[in-house]
Amino acid sequence: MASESEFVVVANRLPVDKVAGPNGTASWRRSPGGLVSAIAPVMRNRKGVWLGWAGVTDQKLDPFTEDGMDLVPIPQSANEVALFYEGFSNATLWPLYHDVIAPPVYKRTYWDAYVRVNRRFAEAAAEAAAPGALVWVQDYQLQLVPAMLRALRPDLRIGFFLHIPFPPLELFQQLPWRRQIIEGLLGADLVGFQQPGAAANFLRLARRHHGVRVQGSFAEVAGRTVRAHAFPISVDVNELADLVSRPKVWRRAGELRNDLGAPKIMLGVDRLDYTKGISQRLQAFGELLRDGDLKPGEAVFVQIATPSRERVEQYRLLRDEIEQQVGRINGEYASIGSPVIHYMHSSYDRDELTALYLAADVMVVTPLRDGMNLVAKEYVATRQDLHGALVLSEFAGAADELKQAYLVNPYDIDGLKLALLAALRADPAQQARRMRAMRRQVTTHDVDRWALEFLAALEE
Ligand code: ADQ
Repeated sequence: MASESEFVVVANRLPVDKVAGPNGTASWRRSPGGLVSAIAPVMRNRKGVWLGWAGVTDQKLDPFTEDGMDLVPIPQSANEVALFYEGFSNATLWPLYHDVIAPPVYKRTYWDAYVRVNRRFAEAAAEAAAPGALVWVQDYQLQLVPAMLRALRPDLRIGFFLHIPFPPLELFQQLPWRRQIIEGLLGADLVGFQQPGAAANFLRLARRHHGVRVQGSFAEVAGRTVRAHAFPISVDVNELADLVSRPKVWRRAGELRNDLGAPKIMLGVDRLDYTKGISQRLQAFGELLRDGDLKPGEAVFVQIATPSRERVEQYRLLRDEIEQQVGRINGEYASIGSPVIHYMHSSYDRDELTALYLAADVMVVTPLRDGMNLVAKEYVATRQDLHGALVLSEFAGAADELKQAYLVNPYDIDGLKLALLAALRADPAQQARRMRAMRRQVTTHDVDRWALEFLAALEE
């Protein structure tokens, strides 16, 4: 399998997780998260190979095929996971790239591990790719791979896509290793971002710190041309349409409505992350109850928050904070058997998630900063019935496209309260008008189109 692939995806994680079964057996399950939902369909169509970490430390695993995809596990030690993944990726880059909502941690040991692991990925990609192959590197954990790979294999077409925001120069300059990161990215032929502003930030930095000549969306680097451009990611509209066509999913949505027992259901679905604005939306909901604008029993809030990155300090603090907040609001306004907030940690399968979307009257997506936010687009894609309203943060990339959502600044709690009420009280005709316009956008710009446009630009 290795060394002859015309199409190679390089991502920090493989698209599957190892799950332990009874009697010590192990199997693989598709892992949750935006990246996998987006790229799995493209991988299958192109018969590519996917390089990534399998989620188990200190084990060298052989390449294998799962779910129709050829997968090559890249090993990581427990120490590397702590320094490269939890450290540089998620305690340094993630907060720096998300408006420093949490303070980034700058540690040289984190950086050293980042370089080491990026090099391992680059070497594995160099080995897996056929002559002249297309290599598509994913996301902030692997920003050094394009230049490292180019040095090893100048024959390849190398694309890079950043799933998270790219910060303005004023913030990026904090990074002690800013020069190396920009040089790493400039190793690609095409650098893709979620929003045009991010591509502009990158080009501005390349010009300022690297003396690179920039014309429009092109940078000239050592006789090569690097293009930086926005390719807003989207969802698998066909998969979601298929889920919505299943009577079982509608039955489940009916059961959920029944069990929740309130006339109106508000829904939040997020990884438990400080960028997602979960606390802000719960505060707004709590204040609506406090002010009497909402009566307990009139609406319930269902918040699904899948724990993530639990060994990073900020995430532990956040979890405590949200749990206290839920407890406080329920303590104040719930009655026996009728909480006002239903707070769940589990990861749900696609059927159950779709049933939740179909049960929800108002989908609440309020990140303080988000590259795109697929949940907002998934909600729109499932509402073929044109019911339901989307409250969406201006600071999610998705707001560029979903202009008919109830757009909010999540830092403005009063504004958020007004938007929640407006969405709850909108008449069906108005809801349908907004939903129809948003659906037109999402159904004509699905994840296939995203991938095809990126790959066509890379092949140009
Ligand atoms: P994420 O930060 O993970 O993605 P998002 O875009 O919302 O955020 O994607 C989350 C995905 O996970 C969605 O497909 C959602 O359905 C799924 N999911 C969330 N909670 C779940 C649960 N409890 N059970 C099952 N599935 C769940 C990053 C960037 C985003 C960008 C994506 C893709 O931060 O800005 O949109 O990558 O580029």
